[in-house]
Amino acid sequence: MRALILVDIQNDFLPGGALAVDQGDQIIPIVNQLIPKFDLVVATQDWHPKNHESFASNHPDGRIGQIIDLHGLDQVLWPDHCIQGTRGAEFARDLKLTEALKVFRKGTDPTVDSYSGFFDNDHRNDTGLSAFLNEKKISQVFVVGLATDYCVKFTALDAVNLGFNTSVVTDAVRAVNLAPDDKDVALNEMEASGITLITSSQVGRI
Ligand code: VGL
Ligand code: ZN
Repeated sequence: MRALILVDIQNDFLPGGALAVDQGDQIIPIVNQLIPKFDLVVATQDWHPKNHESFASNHPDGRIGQIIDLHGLDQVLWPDHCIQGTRGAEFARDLKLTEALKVFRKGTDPTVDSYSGFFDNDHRNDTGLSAFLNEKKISQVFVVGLATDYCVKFTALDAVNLGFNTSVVTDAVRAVNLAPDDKDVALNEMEASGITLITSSQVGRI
C-alpha cells in the first residue's frame, strides 16, 4: 500500500508568509492532482509555541539564518513562523484536502526543532506517524511539500531509514535555499540514501 505525505504545506511557507519559500505556491496544483491517486494521505503541520527556541526573536542578538548550538544540536535561527492557532500555521487554502486527512503536528516542544514528520531533530520524540503508516500496512511513501532542504529532506530520510520504500516528487517540492545550492545538495543526499527522485507524471494510480 502507498501513502502520500504532505509536508508543511502551510501559509507561512508560501509567498507572503513569515518563512516564505520561493514559488512554494506552485506545488499546490500538482499536489491536488496527486491526492486522488492515493488511498491514504497524511499531512505534517509545523506547530510551534511562541517561545520556540528556533526563533531568532527568542534569543538576545539572534539573527535570522544564524546557526547556534541549541541544547547540543546545531540550530538555524528562523523568523517566527507557524505559531499554533495562527493563520500562518493553517494549511494552504487552495489545497484540496479530504475529511479523512490524518495530521501529525511537530515542533511543539520549545527546546528542540522538528524538521522530520517522524521524530524531532534529537530523535527523542516520535509523532506517531511511523506506527500509523505501519498500522495501515503502508510500505511505500511519496513525499511532497515544503521545504526540500529541511522538512521534506528529513521526513524522507527518516522514512527510508524506517524501511519504507521512499520517493520524493521533485516538481511538488520547493527549497528555502539559504545557500543557493542547498536544494541540489539536499536532493543528492536523499538520492544517495536510497530515496527515489521522481516527477509527478511518473506517479501512477497503482
Ligand atoms: C521548516 C524551517 C523551520 C520546513 C520548518 O517546513 O521545511 N523549515 N521550520
Ligand atoms: Zn518550523
